[in-house]
Amino acid sequence: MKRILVTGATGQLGSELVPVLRDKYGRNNVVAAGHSRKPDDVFIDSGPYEIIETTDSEAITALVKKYSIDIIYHLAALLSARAEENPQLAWDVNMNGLQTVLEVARHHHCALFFPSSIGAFGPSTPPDNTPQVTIQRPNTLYGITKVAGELLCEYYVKKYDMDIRGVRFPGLISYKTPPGGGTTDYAVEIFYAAVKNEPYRCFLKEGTRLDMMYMPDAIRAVVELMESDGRMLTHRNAYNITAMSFTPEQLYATIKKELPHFSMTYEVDPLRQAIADSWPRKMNDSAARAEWGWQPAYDIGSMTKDMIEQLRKEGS
Ligand code: AKB
Repeated sequence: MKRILVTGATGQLGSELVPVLRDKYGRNNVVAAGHSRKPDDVFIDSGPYEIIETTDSEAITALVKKYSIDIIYHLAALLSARAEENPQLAWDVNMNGLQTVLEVARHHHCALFFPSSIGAFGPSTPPDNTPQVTIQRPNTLYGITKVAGELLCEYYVKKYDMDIRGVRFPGLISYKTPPGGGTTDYAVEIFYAAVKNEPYRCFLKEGTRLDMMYMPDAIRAVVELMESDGRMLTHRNAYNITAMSFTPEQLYATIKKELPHFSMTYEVDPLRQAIADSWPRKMNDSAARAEWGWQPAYDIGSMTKDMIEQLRKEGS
């Protein structure tokens, strides 16, 4: 059985990926590693948890040796809005962290998963039906680290014959761990307000269309890509994937069908609006569909119903 290390394990994606990987590959074969957010009991109870800085090469090397790691899911990163507030820290975590992990993976013959993002595109990218291979000149620090990360991963694949795979995630919507510091976070916050019967002030303006995905689809995408036959993968570490594309008012209208008393107004945050305006409205994910069978299961309607049901169950 392969042994796995997940960095950024307590983040929005990691906290849902780790339990799925543990169910699939055995709880002691999946090491969760994080640093800033306190792990909830699920990590402590269900398998190994380690505290690390992803820029600390010695610590990561020690972990990889201690657990005989074969695959690293490198999720630790600052999201877009937080990265704009602290570009130096974002460069260190997103870029130096990735380079450190790549070097450890190279020396210890590990495969790697690296999540890129719609943030890897910029204002000169075609915003509709955004091709798999296109102009990538992002104007955010987050986006710069994502493009550089994609290219660095590709370099390691070619130069060192490593197995590195990844996707460009759209905004991720989930009910277990809230995201922190992202531009697409409104699409999560809105549900918490709606279920609590509180009005919501949206920080992106009407008409801001962005790609989105429900977390169960995102987790399945990661697992399916990592399990797919490597010989079928041409684009390898940066597949466009999407499930739905909507504006704040479309999400609001969909939630209102379930919760007619819910109300939303707008209070635009110029920083996050500028970031959103530089991102694509809808990516073309045909390469992922053709090369490893990517297929989303949730659309805006089914995601909305499930989010509300799950948050109600959790009593949020
Ligand atoms: C963010 O908003 O920063 C992230 C992303 C789209 O990469 N959710």
